[in-house]
Amino acid sequence: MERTYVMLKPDAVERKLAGLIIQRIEAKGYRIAEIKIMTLTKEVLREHYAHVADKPFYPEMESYMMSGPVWAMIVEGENAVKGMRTLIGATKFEDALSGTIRGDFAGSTTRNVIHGADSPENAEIEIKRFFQVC
Ligand code: DGI
Repeated sequence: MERTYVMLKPDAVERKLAGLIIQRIEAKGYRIAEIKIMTLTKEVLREHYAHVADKPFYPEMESYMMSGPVWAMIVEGENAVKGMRTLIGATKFEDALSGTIRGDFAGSTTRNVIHGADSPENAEIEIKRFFQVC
């Protein structure tokens, strides 16, 4: 059993896709262990997205990520980190395959509805960042 950090981004919440996306996560066999609705600050976003903070798309992404609440989740299951990344789909809008969450719902590379941690180490860091638990 592994746990990962998943976050429904503001467009998913705004477009009322949250229930549908959670249903897909549960249908795959994962368990939502924790869930919390929150609005992100510039500070936490800069920490969470430090690896892309110097990219030209960052300012647009920052304002999008602060445009409304997100649903932060701890998702548990077999190989949950890799499995959730597969279910989420590719980062680039044009690469996200149909059948994946991004492939079916993302409006663009920026507005891509969902985040999932990319490694077990980052999952634990992100869980701590957003849930303040160890
Ligand atoms: O882990 P991911 O979210 O799939 O991807 P990432 O950690 O490389 O990038 C974080 C977010 O930054 C991603 O969800 C959307 C945005 N992003 C990444 N690359 C691009 C991008 N946004 C735009 N507009 N263009 C990009 O090339």
